Amino acid sequence: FLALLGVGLHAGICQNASSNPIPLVTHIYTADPSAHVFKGKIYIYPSHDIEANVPQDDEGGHFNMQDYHVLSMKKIGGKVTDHGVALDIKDVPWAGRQMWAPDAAYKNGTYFLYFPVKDKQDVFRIGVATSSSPTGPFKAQPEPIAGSYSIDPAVFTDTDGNSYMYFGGIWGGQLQRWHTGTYDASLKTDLGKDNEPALTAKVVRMSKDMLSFDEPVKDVVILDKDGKPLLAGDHDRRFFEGSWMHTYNGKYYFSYSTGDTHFLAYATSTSPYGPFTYQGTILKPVEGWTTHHSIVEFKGKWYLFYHDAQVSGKTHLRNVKVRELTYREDGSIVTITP
Ligand code: FUB
Repeated sequence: FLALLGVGLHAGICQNASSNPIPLVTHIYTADPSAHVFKGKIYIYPSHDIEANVPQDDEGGHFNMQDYHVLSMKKIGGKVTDHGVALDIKDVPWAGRQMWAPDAAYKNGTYFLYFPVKDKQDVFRIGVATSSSPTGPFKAQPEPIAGSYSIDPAVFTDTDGNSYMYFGGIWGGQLQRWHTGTYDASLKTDLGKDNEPALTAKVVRMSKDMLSFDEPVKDVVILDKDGKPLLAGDHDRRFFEGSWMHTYNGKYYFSYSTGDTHFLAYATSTSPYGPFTYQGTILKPVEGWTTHHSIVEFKGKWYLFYHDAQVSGKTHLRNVKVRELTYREDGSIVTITP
């Protein structure tokens, strides 16, 4: 009864992270998994997909999500617990529609949930909500983060204690509409300039209290092996959406979705700000249009959390999965074929 109300606990079993994973949970649809290890346990902050009967379009109108749930597991392959509704759109005073891919962070006893949602003018902004528990419930700040726009926040905390937000997504994520610094609603897809540098994800250091941006937003530039920025027409390699940052052997790994070519790709740097050099593909296209992931180390192994639409066959009704990620000795990531 509590699970039907969406307020209680629901457990599933996650099997086999190595070859042919099954969904972590199937009682709800989940996507865009941001995984973190807090106090020795894995917490996953996904989108909560629903059938809202909104027709599919290039702006992602069919992704009309209303709330977030948090999943947790003590070990890979173990029981997965759904902790119920962690934040509902009705409790975000400035929100209009579409709760898209969230992320979370922890600092000084507080857990932070970062989430993109369209405001009442239908412009994506990024909000932040806080809780004393990793599973919520989270209380939203009364306004979106000042200076935020577009989608897919990913918050990374470096070894020196500084935290950075990576964000942005083109087309439905509206990043192209901000390319001059002010919002231009007429830009529906990309800028149509294939031989110019691609639109970039954004990065910004967070304030000490994790509630605001601490500096002007910067570009996440991705270069090819010759040191030239990837071009807008290079759809197999250029950034589209779904930023993630992790470090491995002292290097910064920026990973992302290439959107309309459906790859998860990565690029590396010696600085969290980049510039990053394109390295290759992490995951080949999954079933469904979108692909979105996170990468986390747990008990000495590395894992890729991702989603696909294999169960429903519908691109907006997705399921979160996990599988092991491996590196070669030179630090390159072995490409996974789903
Ligand atoms: O879940 C809605 C959107 O789909 C996300 O924000 C994108 O990254 C894509 O996965």
